[in-house]
Amino acid sequence: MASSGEKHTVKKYKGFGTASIHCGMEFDPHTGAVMTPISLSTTFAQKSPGVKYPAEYEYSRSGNPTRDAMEENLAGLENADAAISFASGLAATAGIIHCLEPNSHVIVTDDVYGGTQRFFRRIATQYGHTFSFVDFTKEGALEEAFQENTRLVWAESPTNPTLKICDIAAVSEIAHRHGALCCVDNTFMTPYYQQPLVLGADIVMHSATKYLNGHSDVVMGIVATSNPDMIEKLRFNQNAVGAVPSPFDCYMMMRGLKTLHLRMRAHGANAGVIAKLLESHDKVDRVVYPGLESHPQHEIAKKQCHGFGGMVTFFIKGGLDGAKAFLENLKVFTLAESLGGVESLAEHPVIMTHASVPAEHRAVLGIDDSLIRLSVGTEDIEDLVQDISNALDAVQL
Ligand code: P1T
Repeated sequence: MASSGEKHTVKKYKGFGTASIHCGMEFDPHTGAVMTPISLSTTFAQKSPGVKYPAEYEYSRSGNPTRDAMEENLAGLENADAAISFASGLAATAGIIHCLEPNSHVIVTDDVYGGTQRFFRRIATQYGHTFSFVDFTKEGALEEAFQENTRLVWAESPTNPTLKICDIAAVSEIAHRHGALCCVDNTFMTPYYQQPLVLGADIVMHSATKYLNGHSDVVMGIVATSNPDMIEKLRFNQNAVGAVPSPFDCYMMMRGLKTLHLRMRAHGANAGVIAKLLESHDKVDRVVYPGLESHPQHEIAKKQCHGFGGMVTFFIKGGLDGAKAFLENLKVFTLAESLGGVESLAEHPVIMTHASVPAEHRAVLGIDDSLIRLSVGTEDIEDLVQDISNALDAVQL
């Protein structure tokens, strides 16, 4: 696993950590302030109608200095020419779908986040788009799903919550061969562990609410791309629809990003220990973690990622009763939705994050009552191990 970013390629800087701290960050020329200020003004003075001051700002929905600095930082981290921010991950997803021509067909990883599925199935279809949900890990399945009007392949890797991994280079190549773009939801790995644009994808999308911010106090979405047509359309959409993040949230995001490399290393190290502990425990049926040799796509993960991330999924013995007993007895892990913060969280996808996915579809994906998802935080590993062990002890079989 890379510790100093030597395996990472980041525009402008050799090391990922240097990029997370410095990309887009310039001290304020007026005051010398080292940290980018929070620019709260909604409007900007003009010299004469239509003649702006050199910074070119006019209205904060259309452009904001704090947001610009944050977007430049994120573009650098994802090796993109531009990053365009939105008020949430789902707003970012909507922004990408808005760029498609009417009645487009999209091929989607079958196990995407429940809210993404809900948006595709219940909102985007109202505008004439159609979606095929496909298991990208199944040989030939993606190739077979293309239609004449397929314009986009939407991959989430690892998926939420079953942590399936697709070969991003191969998926991108297939998409391009069929004249479609490839978008990867990189929320779980972050650019620290996985850089989809370097692997061949055209667009990267993030729920920045998660690891990018890292402190569970901002809701935001990011799209990063070097495709000029997409940059133009996304920028237009950002202003025309107006689902923009606030300057305060952009400031918080930048603050979080400065420690992304440090946090991700700690998440990855802790998750690896927890995954092994669970795998050897007699109250656990099965563990899914990309870093375990037992993970079906472990070799792909080793090839395309710089590490294995902080998310661990496992199937507990005792069904729903077992899952409830475990979750009710955690003391350091908090039972809550979301993920990617420094604090450890545990959740039950069937009842919580994936309740909006139709039950028949959940059954096909293997999301059942015994599935528990852990977002392993950056606390001291001894405390996390103790907490998981105690909670497993409370499960009666
Ligand atoms: O919550 P929001 O910022 O709108 O992002 C949506 C989203 C998109 N993609 C992935 C992979 C996600 O995990 C999410 C949000 N997920 C949760 C809230 C969750 O607990 O899984």
